[in-house]
Amino acid sequence: MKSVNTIVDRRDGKLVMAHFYVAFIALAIGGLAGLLQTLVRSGKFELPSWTGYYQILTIHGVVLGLVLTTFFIMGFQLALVSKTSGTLTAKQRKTGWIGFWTMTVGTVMAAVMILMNEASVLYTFYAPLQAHALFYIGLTLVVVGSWIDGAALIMAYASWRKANPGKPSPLLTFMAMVNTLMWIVATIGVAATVLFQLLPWSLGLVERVDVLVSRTLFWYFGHPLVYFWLLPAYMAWYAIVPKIIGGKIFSDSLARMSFILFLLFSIPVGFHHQLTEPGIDPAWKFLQVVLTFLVVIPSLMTAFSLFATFEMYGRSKGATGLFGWLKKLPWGDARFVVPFIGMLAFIPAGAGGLVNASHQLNQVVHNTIWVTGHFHLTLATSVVLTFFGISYWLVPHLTGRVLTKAMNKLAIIQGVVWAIGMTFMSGAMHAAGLLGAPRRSSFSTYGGSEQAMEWIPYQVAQAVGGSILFLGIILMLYIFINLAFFAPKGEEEFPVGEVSDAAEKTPMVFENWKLWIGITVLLILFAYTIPFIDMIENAPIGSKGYKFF
Ligand code: HAS
Ligand code: CU
Repeated sequence: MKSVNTIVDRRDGKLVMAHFYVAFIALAIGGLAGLLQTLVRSGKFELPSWTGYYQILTIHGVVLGLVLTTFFIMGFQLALVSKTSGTLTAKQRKTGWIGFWTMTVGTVMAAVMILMNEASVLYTFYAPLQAHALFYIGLTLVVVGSWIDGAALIMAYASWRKANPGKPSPLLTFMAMVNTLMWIVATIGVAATVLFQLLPWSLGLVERVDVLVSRTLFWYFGHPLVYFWLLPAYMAWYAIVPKIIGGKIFSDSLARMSFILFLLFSIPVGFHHQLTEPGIDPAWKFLQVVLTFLVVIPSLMTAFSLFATFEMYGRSKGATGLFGWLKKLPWGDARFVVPFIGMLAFIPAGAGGLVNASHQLNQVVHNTIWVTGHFHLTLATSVVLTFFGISYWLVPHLTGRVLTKAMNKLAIIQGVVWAIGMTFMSGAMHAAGLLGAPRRSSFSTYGGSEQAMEWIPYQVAQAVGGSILFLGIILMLYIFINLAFFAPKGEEEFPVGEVSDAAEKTPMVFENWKLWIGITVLLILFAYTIPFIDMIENAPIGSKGYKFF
């Protein structure tokens, strides 16, 4: 790590913090919406007449799943590149600001439409549910803005490469590049369905929409979307947590290899969200399920590498026995403990993913609240707790403040509160899902049916968990505001891991983008061309739009 700056330049810091402000405002709004939903679904609470369950659910999903994530990730990646590849140039920083404002304007447009109850179509905005055109335009601007932010990152990477010919780029910059490239390739799918299908249809230029094509384009994007969320957490797990605990990165090459595997295999797998969808030949579903199991491999590599880092560190401190190293980890440091809870959660979360991806088991869980349980462990625990863990040092680093002992303690409490709340909520969701409770639906006794009665105790447990989680959100917001505005002035470390001396030298082949993007495109063509032609050739007349709100 030759060109590591000691602190991120103030001007870059402002750009990053702008992204974080939007992300944490989103956390406040989306968290409140989530609390209300769990209360409604317990059957013990009714919303006021001027709003409804699906409007609140749309706010929750869009604001947390799309807005918080995209803003936090783009801000974090800009910080990583500025730290490890050098301060952004004026042009790069300006590009970042243009990206930020484009995303912000888009967010406000989409949010206004949801608040006006013109777009209660949930975060997946499935056709034939039809939203106001401004909702689609707003989301398009969020995506376009993220591309502009991505351009700033790519420019910064390119100038580093130019200044350092023949050298592998700094690990965290490399990782941010992979995620950005994956994001650009993936968002082409959602851009296509919005621009060519949903927008003309909601403007009334065409009457009908091909639902299968639009869902297929959505999931071409929707699955890599979840890895776009996950990879920044992996960046912290691979390359930042080792430094925090005082250890070393197990292997630079292994980390790069796993990121490249994500680039290759994240995209040609969208059909695992469409396993019950008629109109796709089972042979193609099978192929994409096989590819889904391939994309599990880099996560298993990550688990291996993390265990290796922890164990190597523990043994260097004299730990013995199979799990003795666990005792040597810094259990008093929120920067470690909070992401670690995220890692732990990812073990059952990933196992649930394997269940979902198995065609036969998917028939049991699809469209049940099990799936909601799955993504509250993956996204809303593993990823989000890691983002919180990052904020605990990155926010004070950027604002020239420090994480005090008191705040560190509160941050650990925050992580524990989250773990407890999520155990109740996600656990109950998984269980109720196996009993057939549907997702994306408000409270109903379904005419007093016996089966629906079985779900109610679990729905009450979800509300208990949801309330505890809301407390966790309040704690997080309190800590964020403290770190951004009130904590004592000082210098908080930006931890960047160093590679273990025993690791092999990193080969240059990882920087061969033509090769990796070439293979990515080939795999996408392989997995999608024929089924897509089938869909177009055998297209039904399409559906008119529905507005149930
Ligand atoms: Fe998923 C649905 C399959 C991962 C998010 N997923 C969703 C949806 C979301 C989502 C949001 O195949 C719902 C979309 C909607 O609205 O309809 N998912 C998978 C698979 C994985 C997976 C195979 N999902 C994620 C991640 C997400 C996410 C990550 C967000 C961040 N998912 C599915 C499928 C569906 C689905 C189907 C569709 C279901 C349906 O029918 O609708 C895999 O990537 C998971 C691999 C992970 C592992 C775990 C590795 C463990 C690690 C931790 C190590 C721990 C340590 C600490 C070191 C194999 C790295 C240890 C310390 C000790 C002391 C023990
Ligand atoms: Cu998926």
